[in-house]
Amino acid sequence: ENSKLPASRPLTATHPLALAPVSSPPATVDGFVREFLVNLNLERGVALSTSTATDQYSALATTVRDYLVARWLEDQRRQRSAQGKGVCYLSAEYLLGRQLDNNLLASGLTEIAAEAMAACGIDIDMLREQEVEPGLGNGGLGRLAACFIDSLATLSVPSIGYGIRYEYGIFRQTFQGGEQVEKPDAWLALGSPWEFPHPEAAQTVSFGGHSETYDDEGVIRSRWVPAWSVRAVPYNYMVPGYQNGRVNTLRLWSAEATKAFDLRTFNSGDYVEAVRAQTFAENISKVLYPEDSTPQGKELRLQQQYFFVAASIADFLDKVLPADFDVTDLPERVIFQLNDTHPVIAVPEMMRVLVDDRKLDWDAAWAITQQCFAYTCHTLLPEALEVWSVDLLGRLLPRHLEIIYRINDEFLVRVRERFGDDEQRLRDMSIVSEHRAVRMAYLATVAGAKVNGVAELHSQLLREKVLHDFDELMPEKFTNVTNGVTPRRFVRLANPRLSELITDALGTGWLTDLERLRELESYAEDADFRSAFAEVKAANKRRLDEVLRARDGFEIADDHLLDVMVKRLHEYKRQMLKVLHIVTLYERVVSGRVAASDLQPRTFIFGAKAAPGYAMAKRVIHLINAVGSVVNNDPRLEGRLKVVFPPNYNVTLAERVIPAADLSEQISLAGKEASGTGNMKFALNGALTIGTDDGANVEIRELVGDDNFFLFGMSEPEVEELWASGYRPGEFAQGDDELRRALDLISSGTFSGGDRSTFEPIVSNLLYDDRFMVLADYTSYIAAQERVDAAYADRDAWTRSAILNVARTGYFSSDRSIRDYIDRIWHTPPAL
Ligand code: T68
Repeated sequence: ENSKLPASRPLTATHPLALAPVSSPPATVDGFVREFLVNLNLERGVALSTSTATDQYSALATTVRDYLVARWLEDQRRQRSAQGKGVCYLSAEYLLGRQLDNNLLASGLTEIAAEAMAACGIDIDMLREQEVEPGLGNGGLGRLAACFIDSLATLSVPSIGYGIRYEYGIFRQTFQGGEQVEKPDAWLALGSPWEFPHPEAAQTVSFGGHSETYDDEGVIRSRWVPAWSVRAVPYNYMVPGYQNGRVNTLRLWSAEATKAFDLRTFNSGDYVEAVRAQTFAENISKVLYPEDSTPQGKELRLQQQYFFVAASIADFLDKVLPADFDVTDLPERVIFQLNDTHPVIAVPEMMRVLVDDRKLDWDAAWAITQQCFAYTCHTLLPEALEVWSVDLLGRLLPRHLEIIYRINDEFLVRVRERFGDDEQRLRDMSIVSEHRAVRMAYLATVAGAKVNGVAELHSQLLREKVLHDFDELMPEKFTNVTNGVTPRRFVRLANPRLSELITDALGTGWLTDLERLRELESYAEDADFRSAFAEVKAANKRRLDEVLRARDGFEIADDHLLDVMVKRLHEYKRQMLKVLHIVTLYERVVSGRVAASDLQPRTFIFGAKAAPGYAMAKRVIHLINAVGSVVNNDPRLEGRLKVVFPPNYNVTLAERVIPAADLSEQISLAGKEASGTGNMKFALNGALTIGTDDGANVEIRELVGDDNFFLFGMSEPEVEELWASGYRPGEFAQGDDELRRALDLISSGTFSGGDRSTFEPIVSNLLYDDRFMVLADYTSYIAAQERVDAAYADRDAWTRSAILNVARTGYFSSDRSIRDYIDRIWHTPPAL
C-alpha cells in the first residue's frame, strides 16, 4: 500500500519505490515470454516474425538482465547501508567469457528461458552462439579475476571489480599457411546488452605537467599541475552470485575526451585538432596489450594503468563512500587488492590524494595506505617483473614519481637500520634501480599489507628468491593463496552431463561447497557409476567433435585418447616438449621401429595464442600446424595419431575442450609456472594430469595421489642444480637416440616441404640455448607418456582414476581461494 505512487507529489529518495526497483519480472514461462517480446519490440524495434538471431539474443539477454537488475539495486542499497569493510579488486584484465548462460544459471532462469524460447519457436542454443565473449584479458591472470568476482558474489562479499573497458580485447587468432595472423577483436561491434554506461558518474584523470610547492596558510604543500586530462566513463556490469540473490558490480572504465579539452580547442577555432584530441583520449582504452608475460614498457600502457586506477580510487572515495566519510577510517572500510603490478600506480595515487588533496600529513597517509593495499604476484620470471623508467614516469606522472622517491628514501632508511651500510643490499632492495627504473613489484611489496603468491611452491619461491630480501625484512607480510576456478562456469555450465551425474549421486549443494566432491570417492568403486562416468566423457568428446567440425572442420575419433595442451604459447610452458613427443611417435612408425597398429590412438589438441611480437612462440605455432598437416595425412599412421589445433582458443572453446579431455598437459619447467589454473579445470572435469612438479600441479598431485597423476621431469632444486653446473642441452640430445632423431626430422625439413631453414631457429635454440630445459626433461617425459598409454589400456582403471581426480580436487574452487583471501589478507566481516 505504501508502495503506491504519491499523488501529484515528487517521489522522494526515501520512498519505497525509489529504493526498490519498480518491477521485477515474474519468473514464469509466460511472464518471460511477455518480457522477451516487449524487449524485442521496444528495445530492438522489431517483431518476432522479422527478428534476426542478433535481435533475439539481445532481447533474451535484456530479459535476463532486467530480472537481475532488481537484485542488483537491492544489493547496492544493502551494501550502502551496511557500511562494512569491502573489497576493491583492481585488475587490468577480466577474461569474462560469455555472459548469457552464466547469468541464466545464477538467476535460476535456465529452464524458464529455454521453455520461453521454445514457445517462441526459437532454439536457445542457437542464441547462445550469438554472443561474442568479452575477451578483456590475456590468459590465466585475467581469467582468475573473472573467477574471483564470481566467487565474491557467490560468497556475498561486498566488493567491486575495477578495470578497463577495452574496445578491442585479446586479438582473434587466425592461421594462414599454418602461421598466426592476428585480427582485431571488435567485441562491441553489435553492442553489449550487459553493460550500463554511466556518463554522469565520469571521473577526470589527468596526466603530465609538473609538480610544485605552494604556501597553504603557512604550510608548505605540494601540488600537481597536470597538462592534460581525459574523462573516465564507468560502464557497470552485473556480477550475480550463484542463486543467492546477490549481484555485485564490475566497473570498467572507458576513456573519452574531456569537455574542457574540447572547449578550449573548439574555441580556438581548430575543429580538426579538437576531434583529433578526442581520438587521442579514446586511445587510452582502445586495446588490450596482448603480451602475457613480457611487459612492453610502452607509454600508452602506463596511461592505461594510471587511467583506471585513478578513476577507481576517485570513484570509491567520492561515490561509493558516504559524503562525510573520514578518510582516516579508510582501512576499516576497504582493501584494494592489486592483481599483479599492473595497478600498483594506485599506491602513489592514494598518497597523492591523501596528502595533496585531503591534506593529511605524510606519515598518517602512509599508515593508511599501507593498510589499504595488498599485492598478488603471478610470476617468477625475472623478465616479467614490471618496471617503469624514471623518465617516463617523470613525464607522465611527475608528482607520483616524487612520491615514489620519498617512499623509497624512507624505506631505504629502514633497510639501513636493519642491515647496516650494506651498499649491495641497498642497491638490490631499492624501489628505484641503478638503471633509473621503478620496480613495481618492490613498490607493491613495500606498500602492501600483504604479498601473496598463487600456489604453495610459487609463494615459497617468491620468499626464497624474487623477494628474498623483503622476506627477511618483513616476513609477516608474506602469505600464499592458491588459485582456484569457479565450478559454476567450469563444471556446471561447461560439463552439464557430469554435473547431473554428480547431483544424482550427491544431491544438490556441491556447487557451492566443492569439497563435497570427496563423497564421490566411494563411487569410484561402483562399476555402474564408472560406466556412467565413462559415458559422460564419451558424450563430451562427441560434443567437442560437433563443435570442431562446424568451427574448423576437425574430427575427434571416439576411440582416441584425447591429449590436450591449451594455454598461452610461451617457451617456459614448453609446447615444444609436446611437439617432440608427437614427432617421436611419428618417427617410430615411419622408421619402421614400431607398427602403427601398436600405437595407442591419440588425438593431440592444442590451443594457444602467441604474443604478436614473440617470434619464437609464433614459430612454434607454425611448427605445430606443420607437424599436424604431415602427421594427419601420412597413411602409414593409419589414422592413429591426429594433431588438432583450432585457432583462437578462448574461454568459449575451453568450455567445450576441457570436459572432453582424457589427459591434461601441464609440462612447464619446474619453478616457472606460478600456479596454472587450466590444470585445475582439467582435474575437476576428470582428466588425468601429466605434469611436472610446478605451480599448483604440486598440490593437485598431493591431493589426487601419485597413482592418479603422471609425474615427470626435474624438480625445482634439480633444475637449479643443473643450471648452476652449466647446462649443455646438446649432451642430452647425444644421450637419447630418439631425441636426436626427432630433432633431425624437424631440421631436415620433413615438416616444411624440404625447406631446412623454416624451423632451424627452433632446433638450434633447443640445442644451444634451451633456457627452459626441454631437452633435459625429454627422456623423462617420453617415459611418462608410455605410462599413460599403459594406463589407458585398462580403461576401467583409468575411469576410476578420473573419478578420483574429480573427487579430490574440490579444494580448487575459487570459493576456497576467496575464503583464504578473507582469512589471510582482507579480514572482511562475514556477509550480511
Ligand atoms: C598467470 N599469469 C601465471 N599473466 O602465468 C599462471 N602478465 O601461472 C597463473 O596461474 C595465473 O597467472 C593466475 O595466477 C598471467 O596470466 C598475464 O596474463 C600477464 C598479462 C599482462 C602482463 C603480464
